[in-house]
Amino acid sequence: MFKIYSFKTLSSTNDKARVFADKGKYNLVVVAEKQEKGRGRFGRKWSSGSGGLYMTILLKEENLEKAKYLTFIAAVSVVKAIKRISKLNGKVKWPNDVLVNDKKICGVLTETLSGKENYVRVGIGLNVNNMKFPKNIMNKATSLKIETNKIYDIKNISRKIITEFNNLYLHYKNKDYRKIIGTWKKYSHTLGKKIMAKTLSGEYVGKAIGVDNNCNLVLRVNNGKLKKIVEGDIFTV
Ligand code: BT5
Repeated sequence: MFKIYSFKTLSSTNDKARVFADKGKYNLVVVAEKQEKGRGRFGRKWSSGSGGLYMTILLKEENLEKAKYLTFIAAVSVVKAIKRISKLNGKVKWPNDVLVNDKKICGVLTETLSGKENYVRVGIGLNVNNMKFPKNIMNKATSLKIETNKIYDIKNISRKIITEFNNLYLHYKNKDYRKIIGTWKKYSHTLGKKIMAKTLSGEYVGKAIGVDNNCNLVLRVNNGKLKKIVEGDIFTV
């Protein structure tokens, strides 16, 4: 199991995890009650007021090629933990979100550190008892409290997420990637939907028909051809 290090305030749990990695420490979890500079992908902000769960799982990996699977594992672990705690049915949205009732309740930020040793930081932000969000995300974010009108023990949730993560991580270690994709598909909000993908190379509209063995999203675009989406954001259309 992972050792948990808890802090009141951090700039970002992913930053703190880097400090541990620099000391050669891993298989641990950094948790903070709030973050001053919580971040998302592409340098975006992650709203990190108190009431939320902010945690980073720090792992050592020989091979970073499959690190995207750790994002899937984290998102599925959150869905499973939420279900056990609140009965809510979360869904995973490609590539790194968990939605409840079509609103974002959790985001995952996986960052790698490569050098003599390679590390992966799997950052998880989950809105738990949060009631307020910045204006720009007010209509698209939700929390466990907003959905159920109950207050949750954040520590208990982090432990449940870690347990679920650990179970799936065993499959990762055994290179049983199919199992991970299979579980992710079971909770997918994305597959089967007509979506628009915004990527650095352009925008693509098509039906999300699957994910390949590198966690890329596969779209069937209008001319019937398949388009692989490696990174970006997707929107249902
Ligand atoms: C993510 O990025 O969703 C990854 C978020 C990861 C946060 C965790 S917290 C622990 C660890 N430490 C960190 O510093 N980060 C990780 P992305 O897919 O780029 O989505 C970012 C977008 O989500 C923002 O641009 C907003 O639109 C929206 N957003 C920001 N804060 C949110 C919140 N608390 N709840 C829901 N949506 C939010």
